[in-house]
Amino acid sequence: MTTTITLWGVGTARCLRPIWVAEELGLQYDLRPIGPRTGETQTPEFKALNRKQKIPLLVDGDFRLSESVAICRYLIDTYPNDSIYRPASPQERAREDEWCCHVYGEIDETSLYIMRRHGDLGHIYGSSPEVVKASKEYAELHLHAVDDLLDGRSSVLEGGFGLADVVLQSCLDWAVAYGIGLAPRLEAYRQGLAGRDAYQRAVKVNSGERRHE
Ligand SMILES: N[C@@H](CCC(=O)N[C@@H](CS)C(=O)NCC(=O)O)C(=O)O
Repeated sequence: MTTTITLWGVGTARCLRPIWVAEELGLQYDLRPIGPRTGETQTPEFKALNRKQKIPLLVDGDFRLSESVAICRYLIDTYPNDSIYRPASPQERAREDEWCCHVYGEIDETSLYIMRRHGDLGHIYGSSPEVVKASKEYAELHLHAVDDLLDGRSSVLEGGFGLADVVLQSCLDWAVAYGIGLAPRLEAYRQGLAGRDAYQRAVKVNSGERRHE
């Protein structure tokens, strides 16, 4: 089947998000499985598509979009189906934004990615065990807040599985991979989402294990 959608990028928590959403929505998409730190984001072809030289990137016809959360929202709004909750009112949309901004801002960008920059990528950004340790503690602080706010629910918002869950789950997996222990209720939430077929397909596509068709 022909598709207008191309997703660029695999191999990271950020790349998993749009792949997972595309799988949930049952979309046909071409995948360009370029990886981080491979030089593939620095080619003239990719730079012409994304001046930021970052993955993930979406191309849909003549529309191009970077930023994992923005790409997910675009897909959910453009190709809606019942498998992903869509906020219906300004308040519901604001609540979803509140969760996405908190998890992305405090846990992804301010904690886990800082751990990556000054840990695994220390040869590029400067190695700092002290910064890694402080960032890990900061991640734990906000994961405790998330656990309290989630209060044992199986989806972030009452309306059901949605964008905020995609952002949160990708960060929980990332946190676990970095040796951060999750509170029992948060781990149960993570395991619940891990049972979704689309999530399992996406994880395999993102890891390069499953050939994307
Ligand atoms: N805020 C961006 C972050 C994107 C980002 O930093 N991507 C990294 C990989 S996770 C990247 O492309 N780095 C450049 C490279 O690895 O060549 C998003 O959420 O999409």
